[in-house]
Amino acid sequence: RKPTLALIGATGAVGTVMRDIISSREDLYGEIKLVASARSAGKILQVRGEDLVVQELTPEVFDGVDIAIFDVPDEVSATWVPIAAERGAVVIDKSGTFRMNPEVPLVVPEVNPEAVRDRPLGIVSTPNCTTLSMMAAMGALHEQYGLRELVVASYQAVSGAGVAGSARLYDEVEALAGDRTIGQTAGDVRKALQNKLGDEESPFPAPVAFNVVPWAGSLKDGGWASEEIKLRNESRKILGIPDLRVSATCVRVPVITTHSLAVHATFEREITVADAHRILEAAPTVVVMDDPENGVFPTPADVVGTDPTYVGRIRQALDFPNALDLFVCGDNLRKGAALNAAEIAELVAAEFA
Ligand code: 2RA
Repeated sequence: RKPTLALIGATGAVGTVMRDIISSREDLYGEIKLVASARSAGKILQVRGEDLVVQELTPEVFDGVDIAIFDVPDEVSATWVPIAAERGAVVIDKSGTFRMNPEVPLVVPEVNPEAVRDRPLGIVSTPNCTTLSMMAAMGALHEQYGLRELVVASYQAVSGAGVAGSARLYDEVEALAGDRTIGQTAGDVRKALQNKLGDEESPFPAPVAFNVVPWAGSLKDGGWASEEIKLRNESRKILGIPDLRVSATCVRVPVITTHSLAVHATFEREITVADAHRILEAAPTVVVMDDPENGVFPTPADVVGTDPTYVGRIRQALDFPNALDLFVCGDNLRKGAALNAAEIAELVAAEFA
């Protein structure tokens, strides 16, 4: 039979992409329920070309639901994921709440699809978008050359902070546009934004237009940002390398959607650029764009709205043995969020066939 699917958080930035992805991939589901907070309940949204009324998040909404995909804040998942699982749904959770729980698999279908079946709590987690942006590529390289270390700098899009993140960048750009003196004096961007936008709240701790902000997430021990810690812990769990050495600096940049990562990766064995090309070109969901002589490399503006992981600028590290440097781009709302969850749901749906 075809399983019943519920999308929780159907009205958010990821929820919107999720409806689009579910509508465009093979139709594996019977009924689909759209679920959101009381504030959004009653709205009419489309999925698979049908108008559906958004239902309020209540325990009863999970009755008869086989698969529930949650894209809601951590604290909402903490409360509601166990309720959905208790009522019999297999939950695919996008929040950070359960990712590091040893009884919850953390799945990237290209890397560890078998882990989806080992879910004693009925919960499967999907990784943070920053981790996901590189996982298909790093998983493929790891499989053949054995990954030992990752040193990563991220260039994260504002939609990682949800609809409010994108709205803020659009507002800031509009507020600053046309002033050709801006960005030349310390603090002038901040001042201009204060004048034009007043106390409008920003999800970012500094102006993001005409700027880069070396901060993403919340403060963790030792001055690390939560995004940096997630990248380390999640990479270890997905790749199954508990002692993988990882160090990351996460940076927000004035891009609406698509995260980019500069990755310095060290392997157990010598690996050449040609080896990396061969492996990545064979990986079904990876696209290699690597011809710098002709200006070919991935940029967020060129790949946004598409599904693959794009890799370019592949270089042999000059001073580090067995190491490559490369640049990766991935749409943080698609593979980074909705698509990975949809792919996990497809693995679970196959169990109903
Ligand atoms: C961000 N990775 O980009 C986060 C979203 N989960 O802010």
